[in-house]
Amino acid sequence: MREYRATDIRNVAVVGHGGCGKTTLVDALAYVSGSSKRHGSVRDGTALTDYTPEEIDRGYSINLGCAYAEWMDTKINLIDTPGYLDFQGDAIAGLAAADGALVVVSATGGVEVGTEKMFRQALNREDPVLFVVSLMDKETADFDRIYAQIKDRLTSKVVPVEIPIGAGSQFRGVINLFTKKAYVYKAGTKAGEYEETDIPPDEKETFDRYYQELIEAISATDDGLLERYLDGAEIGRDEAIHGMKEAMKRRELFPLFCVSSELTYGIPALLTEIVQLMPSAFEMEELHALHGAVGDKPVEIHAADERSIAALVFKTHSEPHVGDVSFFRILQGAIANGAEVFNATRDGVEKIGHLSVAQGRERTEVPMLHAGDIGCVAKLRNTHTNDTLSTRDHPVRLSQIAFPEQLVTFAVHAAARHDEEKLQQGLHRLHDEDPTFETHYVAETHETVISGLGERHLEVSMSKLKRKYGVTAELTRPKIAYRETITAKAEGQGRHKKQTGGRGQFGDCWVRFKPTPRGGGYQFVDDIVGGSIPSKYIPAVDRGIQEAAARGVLAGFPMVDYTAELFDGSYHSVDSNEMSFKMAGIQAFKGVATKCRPVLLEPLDAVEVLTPDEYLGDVMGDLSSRRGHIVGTEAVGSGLGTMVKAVVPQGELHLYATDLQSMTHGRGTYSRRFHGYEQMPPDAAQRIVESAVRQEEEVEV
Ligand SMILES: Nc1nc2c(ncn2[C@@H]2O[C@H](COP(=O)(O)OP(=O)(O)OP(=O)(O)O)[C@@H](O)[C@H]2O)c(=O)[nH]1
Ligand SMILES: [Mg+2]
Repeated sequence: MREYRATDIRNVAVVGHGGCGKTTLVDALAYVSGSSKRHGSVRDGTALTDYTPEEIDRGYSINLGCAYAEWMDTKINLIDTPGYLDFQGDAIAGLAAADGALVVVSATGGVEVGTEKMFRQALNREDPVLFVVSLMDKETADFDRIYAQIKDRLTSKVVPVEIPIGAGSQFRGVINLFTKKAYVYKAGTKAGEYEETDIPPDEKETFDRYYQELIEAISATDDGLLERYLDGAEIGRDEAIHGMKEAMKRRELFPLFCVSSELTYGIPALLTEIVQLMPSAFEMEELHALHGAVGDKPVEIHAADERSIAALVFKTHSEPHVGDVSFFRILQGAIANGAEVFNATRDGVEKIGHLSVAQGRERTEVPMLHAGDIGCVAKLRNTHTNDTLSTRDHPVRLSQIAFPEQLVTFAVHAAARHDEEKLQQGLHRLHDEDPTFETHYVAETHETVISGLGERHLEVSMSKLKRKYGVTAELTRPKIAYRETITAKAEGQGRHKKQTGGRGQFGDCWVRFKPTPRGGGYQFVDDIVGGSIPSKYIPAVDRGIQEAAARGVLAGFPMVDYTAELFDGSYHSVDSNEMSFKMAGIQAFKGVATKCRPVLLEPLDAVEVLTPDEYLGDVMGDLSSRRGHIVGTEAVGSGLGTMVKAVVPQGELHLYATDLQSMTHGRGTYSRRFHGYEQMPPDAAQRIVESAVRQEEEVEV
């Protein structure tokens, strides 16, 4: 492969709703350009960027995939991203690595939740966006309807640059409004062969209408053009393309194209338009003035070869026998094969052995990659997603990709007991590869939990765990860390006496328990006067109380927020020892705590739900049925809906993400933070106590 410099590189993330045809499109673009030798298909499991066993089995993308198409002396780096929101971490990473987005909209499905989310992500990044209507050969394909939907639901600034000739089984090609030519594709050929013709007479009227619209839209974004347009001057092709490109950079226009990736109709035209309209890696640098940081000092980053290296690792893919492959975007400087780089994020040196570019699964070694390009390298020692590679002389840290927060949590156990250690290792490896997958041990419930963006995300993660690390895991509903506390004062005795053969055991204490405010924890007060218990045994009483308190008195949960005052007792000069007083403390706890009207405390989360207004009633009703307490609602504006703030018991929130999705047709989002503990209502508490008792009985049986 020849070497490409920033001005000859386009970095494009292909995003959109699940199943809209992104992977098929990327495959077609790489194939038609000649850069990929085979026309793959998602259905056969041969698509260029869906190559992991998990993706092939399921027929959808899970990981972002890198490919490229060399076209018109330009290298188009294509990042195929997953459409399902469970895997949106990789879509966000893909956008971060690119300079522009190609938002794919299915000609049958139209604008869906994923389309909207990804379009907004791209806008937030200030990326230029090019829309592509895909699946034009499908029976119910309707270009005009999709165009109207985009205009209505996403942006009024969308304008077609290409219009289809026919649709469904009659889809034959496209008319390009810039060139004013028709491109009629040859049926049965698979590499985008076409015939360039004049506009067919039947299409003339449609062409005129769309052409008028395009030229008006472009002129409206530029005063000079507008003046000439209003004077009746002809706006030339190059002028129109230039005007469109500049307007795209300012996000004042979004061009619309149409293709059938499966038939490769419209693919060559799209390649050309990506080269012509998408800003080069060099141009984008002016827009995305990315700042790195040496310590706290901001530095400017430019896509120039002669400057020192700054590259962001946006994806780590790990496979058994291959190790970790790190994908990076070079934002500044050039990287030579074999170079030594510095990971400022982790303060370590790495050697770039086998510098490569990826075409799907295949990696080709290259001698050098220039500023603005995307590459990959295997087997770095300690480099992870979101790290910056630079040099020791000019260490920089680029701003990191903001991955979405976890929404769904399960407890995880190894199916085979002896796999427990392997499970832990595997889970941590999964996290290294996927920042949206988290795992940690919860001491209070004695469980390892995993969290991710949805049930599908965790299910796929467990398949990876099995395939890559050989561990079968079982997921269960995570235990809730209930606690117990007391609501009344009481006092009583704890007495331990045993006479066995020789020396006996004797400890005797009197304690008083009092509730303290929420969050007060546990306090021990020594009120012994006159040496009724020798001071050396007093800590043993405290330990005994704490040991017993860890298992509570109602349902086995730790007792918190109370004071224990030790105010009297007695001892025996021969038989007393620390163990006896600890036992006395345990007895005292059990006797007294039960008299203090113990109750269950439950953990609550502060939840913020953002929902379109049409589902607001359902969302609020549902939160109430989860015993949630609505704190307030707030209109978010710009048509994004309403933010509902509520405090909801954790025990009622399991799989809330899934329920919210179905309630709002995927459009609602939420976040949660631990809020605190509160006393549980008696009927709910009763159910927890009963199930704890049942479990206890099962264990005994
Ligand atoms: N008829 C027809 N089918 C297509 C076309 N493009 C894609 N498909 C089919 O549509 C389905 C989804 O295509 P994908 O390319 O996997 O869609 P995707 O957007 O990558 O899906 P996710 O990765 O799940 O987001 C597959 O069965 C494809 O074979 C097309 O141009 N014509
Ligand atoms: Mg895909």
